[in-house]
Amino acid sequence: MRLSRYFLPVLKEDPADAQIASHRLMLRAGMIRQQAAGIYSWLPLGWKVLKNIEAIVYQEQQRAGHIPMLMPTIQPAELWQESGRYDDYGKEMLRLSDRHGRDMLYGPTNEEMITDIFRSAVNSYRDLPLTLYHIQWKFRDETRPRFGVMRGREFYMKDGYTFDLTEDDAKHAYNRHLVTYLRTYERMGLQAIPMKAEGGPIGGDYTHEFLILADTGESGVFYDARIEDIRLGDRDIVYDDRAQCQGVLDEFTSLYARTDDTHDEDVFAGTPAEHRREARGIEVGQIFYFGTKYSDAMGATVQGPDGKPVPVHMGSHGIGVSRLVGAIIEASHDERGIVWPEGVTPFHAGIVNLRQGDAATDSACEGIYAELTKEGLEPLYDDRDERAGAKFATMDLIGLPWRITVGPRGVQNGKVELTSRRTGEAEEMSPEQAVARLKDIYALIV
Ligand code: 5CA
Repeated sequence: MRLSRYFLPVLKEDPADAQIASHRLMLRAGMIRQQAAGIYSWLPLGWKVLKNIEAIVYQEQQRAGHIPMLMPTIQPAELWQESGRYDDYGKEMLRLSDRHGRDMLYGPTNEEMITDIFRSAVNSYRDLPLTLYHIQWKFRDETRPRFGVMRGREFYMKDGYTFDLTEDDAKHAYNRHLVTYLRTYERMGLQAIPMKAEGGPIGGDYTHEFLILADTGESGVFYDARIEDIRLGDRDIVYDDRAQCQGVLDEFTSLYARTDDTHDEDVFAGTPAEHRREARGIEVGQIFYFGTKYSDAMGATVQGPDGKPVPVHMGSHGIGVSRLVGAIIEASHDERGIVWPEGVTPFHAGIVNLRQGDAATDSACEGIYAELTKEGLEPLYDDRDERAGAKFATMDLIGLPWRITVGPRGVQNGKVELTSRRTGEAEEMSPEQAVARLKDIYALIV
């Protein structure tokens, strides 16, 4: 993409109403525009990051064999009356009526709808286990929408639903989701710690939230610092291997880690004092096992091995896809702007032309642009007739992890500069070497 033809409405000044770094930087970098409280347009740069995060979520669900689909945003009230949540959900639910006066709602989550789909089509235990998920917009009329996309009213969520014959099977589905989520967050450059949490309006008392430690987080957390040393990494996971998935859950949940909803001072006292931490965190996902809560209420049964109908054991598993855009920025920025991890960056590298209009410099930039594109990488070429300082400031603000700087003097000597946004380190090399280096860097990003 050439910057002269792109739509990147960056702001020079800090917006007055943004209290935290990610909100401020998303507005300044032209990623989002607020349309109403907690409701945003995703401008081109923001949309690209959102889609990159969605792609990682999708790939990790594929790896585990979970099945993607798409349910609508608007739902009929009847399903929620069946489960009893139509009244329970209260003012957080956006209620609508259509031209025939039928009660509808903008879905805050999809347990009822997926249970309805399940009961209409699945009759036998032989069709289990089943994991269906979608990535769709949700609406919750939050009392205090704030911090930009972190606590929106409209937000983008991955929500997956598991159907199993027994509690044991459902617990395996739960463990499997925990593993997929750990991988998903690590690929985004994040460390998300699973913490014992509360079921809230979704239900059940067997649930973990995934939290990223950040001073600006909305949740209070208590944990054993040794958990910060554990990584899933690139170990081979066989998602059908129950013992292996259980082992990962045990490894990640045996040290104390709880949100303030479930925190217990007496239990915490069992952690050596030097490892005890109290901090704040951003909740980027939650997994739930709630047994037969919805299948009982909505009559979702299958014929068991003995021919008798049994209610299915269910769980639901969510990732805050749009919230993650903000959470990644909270975890990765500096005073000049965003620093994207390679796994989610909107463009792989920026090309900065220091003397636009100089034939040799222009042609070197065009050459690098063509070569990167040929390698399957997507560069953002700043081809505007601007001062070098302004071009650098824009690149720093939007946070592309790598910048190739091309100037007339370097070009004469066959050299360009490759700069890391994270460390600021710059290295002179030939254009071919710069392209090869970027190719190698991105080849390592699974
Ligand atoms: N049905 C279950 C699991 S799919 C569910 O809705 N879980 S949830 O309520 O915990 O939401 C899943 C994730 O969505 C949360 O962990 C959080 O990361 C994200 N989320 C929830 N509310 C908001 C919001 N108002 N703005 C942005 N993201 C949100």
